[in-house]
Order: sequence, then C-alpha cells, then structure tokens
Amino acid sequence: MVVLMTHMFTRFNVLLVLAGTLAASTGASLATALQEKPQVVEIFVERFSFTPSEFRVKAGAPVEIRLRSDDTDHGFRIVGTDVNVTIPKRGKGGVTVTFVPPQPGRYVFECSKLCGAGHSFMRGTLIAE
Ligand SMILES: [Cu+2]
Repeated sequence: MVVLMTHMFTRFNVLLVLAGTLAASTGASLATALQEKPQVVEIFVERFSFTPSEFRVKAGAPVEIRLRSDDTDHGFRIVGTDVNVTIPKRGKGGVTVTFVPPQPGRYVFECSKLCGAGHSFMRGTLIAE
C-alpha cells in the first residue's frame, strides 16, 4: 500500500469528485491503479465528527482524501491499514492521504488523536465497491 501526504489544499468544501476514467476491474494491479487519476474526497473535521462520515469509492483505485480541521488537531486512521495521519489544527493547512482500497468492502476510519470528550465517537466508513 502506498501512502502519499501533502499539505496543499486550501478549501474545506465537502465534495466528492470522481475524476478521470477508472478501470472497471477491481483486479487491476497497484501499478495500474496508481497511473489513474485519483478519486478525490474532501472531509471536514471538527469535534467530534467527520463530514461526510460515509462515502463510496471504487475498490482497487486510488482515492485522494483531503482532510481539514475547523478546530484542534485530529487524527485520521483507517482501521486495518497503515493509513494514520495527523490533521493540523485550524489555520495550519490540511493533510491529504492517498489510499487504494485493496478489495470491495467497508473500511472504518476514526480519529487517532485524543481530542476531547467525544473523541471515541469520531468514526466513519469508507465503502469500496
Ligand atoms: Cu479525536
């Protein structure tokens, strides 16, 4: 699995863009998947939620997840994968992580940085189809 991080996006609008032409086959190799234009999801993060908290992407294809906080720093971990990044506090930019769901299914994500009383409720689901 390949994880890429940058600190470069400037807007926190919630949107889901399916970009480019994606391979229909979920059996596409990782190398093939990485040559495709990524799907992009922007997630707005605050105590104690991710918005959207559920979204659908294509299995076997890269999804670029852009995260921005409106308060303190948070974490974003996809359970069962090596994806775990820190989302900087408001005003310090965002973080982008690229993830290739290896197979169709539900991938739970959660905050990985203790951020207050509702921290354990900060969860969501990425659905790969
Ligand atoms: Cu937290």
